[in-house]
Amino acid sequence: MKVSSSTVALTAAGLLAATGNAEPIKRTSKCGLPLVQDKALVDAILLEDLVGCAQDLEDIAYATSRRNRVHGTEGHLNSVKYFQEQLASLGDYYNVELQEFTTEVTLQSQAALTINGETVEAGGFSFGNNGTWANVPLVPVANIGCNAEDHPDTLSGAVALIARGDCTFVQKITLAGEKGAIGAIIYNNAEAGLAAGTLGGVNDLIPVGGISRADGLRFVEQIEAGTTLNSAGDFWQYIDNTTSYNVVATSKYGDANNVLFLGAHSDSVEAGPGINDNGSGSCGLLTIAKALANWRTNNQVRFAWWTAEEEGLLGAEHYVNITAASVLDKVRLYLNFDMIASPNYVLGIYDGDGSTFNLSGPAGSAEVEKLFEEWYASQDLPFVGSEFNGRSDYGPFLDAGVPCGGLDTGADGIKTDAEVSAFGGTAGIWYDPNYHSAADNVTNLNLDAFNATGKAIAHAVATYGKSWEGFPTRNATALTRRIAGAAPKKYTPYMKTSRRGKKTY
Ligand SMILES: *[C@@H]1O[C@H](CO)[C@@H](O)[C@H](O)[C@H]1NC(C)=O
Ligand SMILES: *[C@@H]1O[C@H](CO)[C@@H](O)[C@H](O)[C@H]1NC(C)=O
Ligand SMILES: *[C@@H]1O[C@H](CO)[C@@H](O)[C@H](O)[C@H]1NC(C)=O
Ligand SMILES: *[C@@H]1O[C@H](CO)[C@@H](O)[C@H](O)[C@H]1NC(C)=O
Ligand SMILES: *[C@@H]1O[C@H](CO)[C@@H](O)[C@H](O)[C@H]1NC(C)=O
Ligand SMILES: *[C@@H]1O[C@H](CO)[C@@H](O)[C@H](O)[C@H]1NC(C)=O
Ligand SMILES: *[C@@H]1O[C@H](CO)[C@@H](O)[C@H](O)[C@H]1NC(C)=O
Ligand SMILES: *[C@H]1O[C@H](CO)[C@@H](O)[C@H](O)[C@H]1NC(C)=O
Ligand SMILES: [Zn+2]
Repeated sequence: MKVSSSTVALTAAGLLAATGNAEPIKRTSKCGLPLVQDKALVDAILLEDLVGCAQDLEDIAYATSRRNRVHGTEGHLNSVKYFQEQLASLGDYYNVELQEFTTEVTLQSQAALTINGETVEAGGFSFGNNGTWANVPLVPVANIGCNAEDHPDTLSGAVALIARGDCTFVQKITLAGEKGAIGAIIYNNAEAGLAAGTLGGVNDLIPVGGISRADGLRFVEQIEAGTTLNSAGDFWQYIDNTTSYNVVATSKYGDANNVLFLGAHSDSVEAGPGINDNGSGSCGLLTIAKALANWRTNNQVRFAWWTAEEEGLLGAEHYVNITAASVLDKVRLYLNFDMIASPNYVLGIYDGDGSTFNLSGPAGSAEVEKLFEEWYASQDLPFVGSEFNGRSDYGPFLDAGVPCGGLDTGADGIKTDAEVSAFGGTAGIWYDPNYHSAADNVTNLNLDAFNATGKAIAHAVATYGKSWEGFPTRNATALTRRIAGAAPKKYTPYMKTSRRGKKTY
């Protein structure tokens, strides 16, 4: 379904009224539906439906002046409305709830930089502070600026030029600010695109901008050769509180004490429409939610489209915060899908047993990893482990002791030669060269990856919708997180003290 511009004038009241007033389409009771079958559900996931949904989300983004789907903006509210309407069209199969959530968001960003009079392409960071300066020397920071000693005393009154990588943006610019720098310019650690990301929240740091790796290296070389580079900068971000919604759909039938829960985020970053990140995950879930409505499941299935993931997993964290422990305890497994059609993809499976990255999850996390591994193997598809670091909407579920799993196809990691041998593509560049950029749109999705992950999710839904046989039960023992090779220890939430965003360094 295409969303026409008549849906644009949407208010919170309108959204809520739509839920309350939706007239359920009459259909036979779930008891009359056949029990879900693995092959039939997998076969019902068609690439054209996945892409059609992605196209709808792109249209929603491009119908707005911002051309994105940032939490709380028109593009995001219309995305929420889209998921809600699509679910409502399935009649009474799902109970659909909207959960309101308000948070601070960077709504607009402007960046301008000149070096010795030459205009250089530059971008801002979410939650970056405003700053305007002229005729201020650029001073390179040693190494990648993660240690205080990398930052020279000559930064005082200057603008720091820092490489991206290894530690957070916040750490780099805090250290530069402590040496008296009045601003910072970060250059990328990948060949494509400008350094960009989020500082995680409102702060009192020095203003910061991002430039390309090529420009950064060129400036470092010139300065090292003795040339003085004077910069003029004008960086501006508009931050405000905005309200949007999680969409949570729960099947009305099936065992409510043994729930399968699947989530994806429905918002984008400010830079673009967010079609791989994370329109692809959202559309994977919507397509499966629609296909599932033709079947009965033995276990209840819940889907969520989270808001404010890009601001630090806030929508999912809000859900976990406001949901009673007795309800979360009934979730046998949470599955997360974020970026499942990356242009330079790998088929990644969350490393729930810690065999690849040494970070495992509550009992069940290993079993679901194995289920996906066996599925890809049965389809003659290669796969790799994805670090189980909690940096997406499953983080809050891990913190609550819920077993987790999921698939992704790569973000801003660098593809290796070995991965190119297995999956094709290009070594030495990002899995998604358009990550968090304006080019993250339908044109740039990898359709083989989208097709393969969509069908793998359907296989998991059919399997666990039917039975939890062989899957660990939830109990106190299952709440421990293990580091492989070390004594089992209580799971420590990832980066508890700061907001978790996928892109903080
Ligand atoms: C930047 O300045 C604009 C006004 O020009 C203001 O609205 C905005 O809040 C400022 N941003 C920050 C991060 O202080
Ligand atoms: C957002 O709302 C909070 C709580 O009311 C307030 O403290 C904060 O200053 C607001 N932020 C902005 C940018 O207005
Ligand atoms: C969730 O609860 C924690 C602890 O009370 C709080 O620090 C955090 O801000 C809450 N998160 C959201 C998104 O409301
Ligand atoms: C896994 O982490 C533990 C604890 O940090 C460490 O002792 C162990 O050597 C690590 N194992 C591997 C294979 O990296
Ligand atoms: C609790 O979970 C552990 C780990 O999965 C499992 O070995 C054990 O059998 C479970 N206990 C009960 C009572 O279900
Ligand atoms: C998608 O992004 C590419 C690269 O930025 C751009 O050339 C193309 O026009 C975009 N598609 C649409 C429909 O705007
Ligand atoms: C999607 O994958 C299935 C195999 O899992 C294959 O049969 C089908 O042709 C693929 N569809 C497209 C359009 O590539
Ligand atoms: C896309 O959404 C899924 C589900 O919320 C999340 O797990 C994943 O981290 C997101 N991916 C990115 C790169 O934003
Ligand atoms: Zn993202």
